[in-house]
Amino acid sequence: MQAAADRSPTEAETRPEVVAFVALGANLGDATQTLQTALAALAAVPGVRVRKTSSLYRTAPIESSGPDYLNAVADITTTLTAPALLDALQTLEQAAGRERPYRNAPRTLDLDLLLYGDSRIQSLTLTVPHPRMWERAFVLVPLHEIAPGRVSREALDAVAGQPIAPCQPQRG
Ligand code: PH2
Ligand code: MG
Ligand code: MG
Repeated sequence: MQAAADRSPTEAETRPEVVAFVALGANLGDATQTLQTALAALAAVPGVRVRKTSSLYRTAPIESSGPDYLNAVADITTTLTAPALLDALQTLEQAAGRERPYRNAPRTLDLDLLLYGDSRIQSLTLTVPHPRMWERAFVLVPLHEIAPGRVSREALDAVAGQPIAPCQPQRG
């Protein structure tokens, strides 16, 4: 692309920035590597800025199967519309080799749009806020870590029975 000074701004560049939260999950392959690669790829999407990422958490599968998941949440700002952001997330899932043999199948990478500003969206392809986020410790615990004002103590208490543990950083 031409340098920004030499061309008209693209639509993504002229829209206002919106704060959004994205949940990351993986339980197939090298999940740590996949999540780290996905966070770097998300930060490289034009119109997306990653402001903060939670720790990685090891979580037992909920209504799913296979090995434990690794989960995290990212706080981003974006000038993309919600459907364009969803598109970008699905492109990153594809790049990680995501297959969808059945609902909630184990997966190499899942990227879910949790919140997009204060928007409430209900379309055939996208529901925001994410309809099941308040039922899931693997979303609420990392979200609370990076945005404590967004998750009440009552909401955390409601999912307290679900196994979740922060991952120790790898040494040396
Ligand atoms: N994602 C699901 C279903 N179940 N369980 C855990 N622990 N982590 C997930 O990311 C997850 C899940 C559907 O997206
Ligand atoms: Mg999901
Ligand atoms: Mg998903």
